[in-house]
Amino acid sequence: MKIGITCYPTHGGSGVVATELGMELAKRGHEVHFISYALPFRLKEFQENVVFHEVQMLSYPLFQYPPYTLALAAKLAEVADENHLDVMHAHYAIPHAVCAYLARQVARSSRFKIVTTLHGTDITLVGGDPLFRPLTRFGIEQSDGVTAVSKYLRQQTQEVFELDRPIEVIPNFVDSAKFTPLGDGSCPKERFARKGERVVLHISNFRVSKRVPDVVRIFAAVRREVPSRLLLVGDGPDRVPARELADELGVSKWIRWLGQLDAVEDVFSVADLFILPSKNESFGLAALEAMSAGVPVIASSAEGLPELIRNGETGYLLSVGDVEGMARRATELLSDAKKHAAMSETSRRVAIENYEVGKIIPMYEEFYGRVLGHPVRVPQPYSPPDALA
Ligand code: GMT
Repeated sequence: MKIGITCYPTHGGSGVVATELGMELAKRGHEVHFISYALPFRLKEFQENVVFHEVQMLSYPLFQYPPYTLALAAKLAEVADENHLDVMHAHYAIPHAVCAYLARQVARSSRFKIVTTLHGTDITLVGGDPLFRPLTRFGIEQSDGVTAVSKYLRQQTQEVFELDRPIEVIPNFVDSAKFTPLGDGSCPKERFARKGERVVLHISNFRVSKRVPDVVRIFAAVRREVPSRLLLVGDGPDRVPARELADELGVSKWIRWLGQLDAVEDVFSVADLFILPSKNESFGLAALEAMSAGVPVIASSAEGLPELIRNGETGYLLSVGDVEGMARRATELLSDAKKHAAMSETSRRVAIENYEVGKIIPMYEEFYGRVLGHPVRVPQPYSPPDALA
């Protein structure tokens, strides 16, 4: 099959999922064309069957707001025509679904099908805003197939846009060979913590809805009971307030601010606990990557998180803002080696059994086949890895 993928190329869940999906499809022999304004950050090395097409912008004095979406639509049409794409897969409804629709109207020869994957904020925060609501709805309606990363997101989409069209739930996925408890050994735990100290981790884009100050408060409470360190990966609007709070609470010397990182699998492999207290989280990809690395998760019970995290088995779910409860659970878990080991093992098993990349990619292929009206021929079918290797 020939598949076009358009996504946001920056650090962030939707771009990661789109890029990993494209790379996996290419490994299976499909021809994949990424189209965006920059190289997606996980698409660093040359890979057979993958081509990146950069959307070029024209600067002109009249363009106070250069029309990226039009440039993208034109590029999508050009790539579809040149490569005879079967499917254009838009990740994140706004603006990608609408650009794909426009591209199909413009394309000379190509009659590709449009598949849109909804990731979360494209519905819950941006797409549902009155400013974008009609366009988002239009993009979803005009897509030949729509997927959502969780049941929660499907239901939200149907409610917010009063839609009764089918939306397929295809959850996010993880490569358990990459996100392992041991990592590749290049990032030893001693780099971050002294012997006997536990490592608490949070990774996000530090937007307000991630509630990074809660992470700092939780850690401050844990640190009073358990010798530990906090690793914070990412950057964004709440970094400065969180830093100030850490100073105020007197815990700065035990916190490492690691900034943006590409190889997050390294830090997961040294962590004992992952904290995700978000207000909004349609799926929680970082929590899944933690689970795959055998790291239990303490999270809020917001949105799609209860579909991923099994309360009491792979971590704990508490109400948004319940810092005290999260700190109590974190302290309890980090002080009980037996319970921690059991949760760690269950986390990895649940990740592999339900979200392993080799299980989810065929769901996309099957879905493409349904949209196209004929089964997709898979050039190199998947052979599963040893479950808990
Ligand atoms: O979490 C973010 O703010 C980034 C956002 C994105 O679009 O990159 O992530 C969304 O998509 C991810 C991949 O499907 C999901 O794992 C995240 O839960 C989702 N974020 C929200 O719903 C807030």
